[in-house]
Amino acid sequence: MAQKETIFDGILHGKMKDVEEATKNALASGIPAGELLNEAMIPAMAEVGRLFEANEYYVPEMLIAARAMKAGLALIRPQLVAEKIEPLGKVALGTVKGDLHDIGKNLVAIMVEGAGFEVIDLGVDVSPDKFVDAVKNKGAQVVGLSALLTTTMPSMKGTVDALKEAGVREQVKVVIGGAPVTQKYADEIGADGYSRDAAGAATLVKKLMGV
Ligand code: B1M
Repeated sequence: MAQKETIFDGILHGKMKDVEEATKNALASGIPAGELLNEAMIPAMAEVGRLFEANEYYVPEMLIAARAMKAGLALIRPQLVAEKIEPLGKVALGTVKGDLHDIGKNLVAIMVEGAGFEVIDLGVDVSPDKFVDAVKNKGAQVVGLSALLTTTMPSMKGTVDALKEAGVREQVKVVIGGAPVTQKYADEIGADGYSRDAAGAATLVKKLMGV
């Protein structure tokens, strides 16, 4: 399908306008948003990662690819989010301290929102204290932590520990994810759950909330 190829190539080469145009055309021709995400956008970012690892791409190429990906995501977002009137609960999401990667976290936000929850998006580089604040003062019943760097994973444990120290660990569920994260790591740090992808994160949140 030509549009999916254009989206894939557009993200790979950071051509934001091409991605926007092809995404609009694809949606208009009836291609489901999920198909564009799973068959063009996510594979393109995986290829960007491969090229970075092979020293063929550097940070500037990753940045423009991410910008193009975000432009495409913004267009498919309305279709990915189903309309829900009463939120099923409150979920605070953030990329942990020291980590600036937000594409995966944003996808998790879309899917969790789509599953009917209110999402408090704390952004990137989120300190353990901010997650604690979301539980204590904003009523978050679930906190979702994303990490893309092996060097920032310890901040997930730091967040679980901070929730314990603040005396709120028992009133909140902790869900973690991100490319280097595993179920084993989730068990080690005492998180309530791990998901390898955004759709799985939404299912997990529903399960933990008893929905
Ligand atoms: Co960075 N980067 N990056 N980067 N980057 C990676 C992560 C890397 C694997 C590339 C590589 O070497 N192959 C590598 C990490 C190596 C490691 O630690 N193991 C890396 C590096 C080294 C770095 C820098 C250190 C580079 C440098 O400066 N020398 C630097 C760090 C900056 C920082 O954070 N402090 C850096 C910077 C950047 C950019 C800013 C340029 C840009 C990010 C832009 C942005 O996000 N706004 C960037 C990008 C784009 C990437 C890659 C290419 C793509 C990440 C991405 O968006 N993937 C990435 C390579 C790769 O992942 N293959 C790479 C698409 C996204 C949909 O997938 O985020 O995995 P992902 O999310 C998935 C799942 O993981 C899961 O669901 C999502 C989809 O279903 N998931 C969750 C994510 N969070 C979840 C939470 C959950 C549940 C599931 O529950 C709460």
